[in-house]
Formats: sequence, C-alpha cells, structure tokens
Amino acid sequence: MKLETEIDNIKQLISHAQNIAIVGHHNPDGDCIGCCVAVSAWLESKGKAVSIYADGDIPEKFSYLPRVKEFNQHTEIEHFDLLIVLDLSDVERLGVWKDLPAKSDKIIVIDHHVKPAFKQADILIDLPQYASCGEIIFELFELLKVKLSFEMATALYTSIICDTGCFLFSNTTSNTHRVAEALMSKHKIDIEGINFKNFRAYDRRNIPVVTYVLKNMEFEFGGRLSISVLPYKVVKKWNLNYESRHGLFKYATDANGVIGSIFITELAKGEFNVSLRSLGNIDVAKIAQKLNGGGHRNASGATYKGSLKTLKQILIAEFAKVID
Ligand SMILES: [Mn+2]
Repeated sequence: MKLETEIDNIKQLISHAQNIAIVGHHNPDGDCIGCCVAVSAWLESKGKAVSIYADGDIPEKFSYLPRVKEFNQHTEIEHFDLLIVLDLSDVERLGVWKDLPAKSDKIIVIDHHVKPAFKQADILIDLPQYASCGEIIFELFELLKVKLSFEMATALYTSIICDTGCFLFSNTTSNTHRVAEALMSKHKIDIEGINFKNFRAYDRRNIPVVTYVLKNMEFEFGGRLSISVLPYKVVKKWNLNYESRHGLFKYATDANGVIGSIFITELAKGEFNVSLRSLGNIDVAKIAQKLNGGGHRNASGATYKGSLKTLKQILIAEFAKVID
C-alpha cells in the first residue's frame, strides 16, 4: 500500500497510542537498526513510551547511534497500544520477539522486502522499489512534517548506506540520492566516520577467516557463479558471529565476472544459513523462496536443514535456470 494513502491512518494509530513497541528483524542490520532508532527518537519526542526490540546482538560498529543500548531492554512489558514493525517481512523473523503482535492492540508494518507476509498488520506499507526501509521512513517523516534531529538523520543515513552498500548496489535510485542529499545538507552528520565504520574498517582478528574464504571459493558457469561455504568446524573454531561473518560476502560477490553468488554458513551441524547475491536481472529472492526464504531481487537469504551436498545441488540447479 502507498504511504500517502495510509498517512492519515498512521497518524491516527500513533496519536491514540501511548505505549509503543518497535521491532526490527532478527540479526538486525544497519537498515533495521537505523529505522528503529529514528522512529523511536521521533516517538519519544512526542511523549510516547517506546520499547525497541530486535532479536540478536546489535553489532558493535553501530555504537555511534546512542539509542542502540535501549534495544531488547524491556522484557517484562505485557501489553502495547501499538506495535511498529520495521524492515521485517515475515513474522518468523521476529525470532524471540514472536509474541509481540499478540501483545499489541494495533500493528503497523513498514517494509521494503518482496511480498511481506504479516497477516496481523492493521496497516501494511510494502514498497519493494525502495532501496532501504530508512528511505521510506524519511518520506514518512517528510509527509508528517517531522523535524529531524541530528540523531534521526544519522540513523536514517546509516539505514540507506547499509542497504545500498554505500550507493553501490543496483537498488540505489535517484530518490536514494535525493534523500541522502537532504540528510547531508540539512544536518551536519559525520559522513566520513559513518562510512568508515560501515564500509572500510575491518577487524584484523578476522584475517584467518578471510583467508579461509578466499582459499575455498568455488566457481561455476565459467566464473559467473561463486560459491563459498563456512563449515561448522570453521564457525566454531573462530567463534564466528553474525557481525564477523557479515563482511566476508564481498569476496564472493565482487570477483570480476561473478553475477551470482552463494554464501553458505553452517551454524550448527546440518543447519545452514544461505545468503544469495546477484547483479542485474537475476532474481535471487525467487531462488530463496524455493527454500522458504526471501528478500530482495539482488540480495536474499534462507535457512536450510539437511545435507550440504543437496543444498548446493538445489542452488546450482536454480542458478542454472537464470545464469546460463
Ligand atoms: Mn532493509
């Protein structure tokens, strides 16, 4: 549904709510965290009581956003007037916070994934043409004539750069740049510092893992598809969490000639996290859907239980249909 047509309904639900929960997806990323921080700062400025949730650790690099310390603190609250779900397409991705919809009188979902499935939503804004959920939130604030604080602008800029790979991915549009321009020109946000933390800084303790990934990458279809696997023994040996795995993807996706990539992490014996990336028209959201996952056309994910061999066969067969 469009933002403009729902704006009065959103206004009304918010004005009637005092005790509001905000939730993002599990393993929260920069887009999700930025949206939660910006929306929370706005609602608090309106005198609302706000609790923020996202299952999993908040990566250390986002500590420049002061509000990140407030995530997942209010575990005892039994009822909310309103739940605002951000950057989350599927109730499954609520993780440990899956009971929040049942605790809440009303639910607003704002998301940019392909076909969000959130049946309980009173208002569902799904705009997959937007590169980040933060870009939608910026336009929501524009429509509501919200005056952005430094913190809100920093949070929304974080959202935008994290989901566009700092304006490198094909989801980047002229509107993305318009929003970034507005955030940069009106607020003195620390562009260099934020970009460095998100796109340049790496943890040197991760060098052995990077080496492992580079040494073990496989290629199919004459180098057009790359496949990387982090087996459980590697995950365990280096105690890899979501944050330390996150930056490894670039080696799989950015080899010259690669237009599709598969990154498989065995999180427990026989349990796999699958990340898929692509360039151009190759729709990896559709491939992820075959494994009951989802995401965006050029970036998607799924989980899989079974044998690695079968998983690779399924994925290679799916890529064969679109890559050849
Ligand atoms: Mn997002």
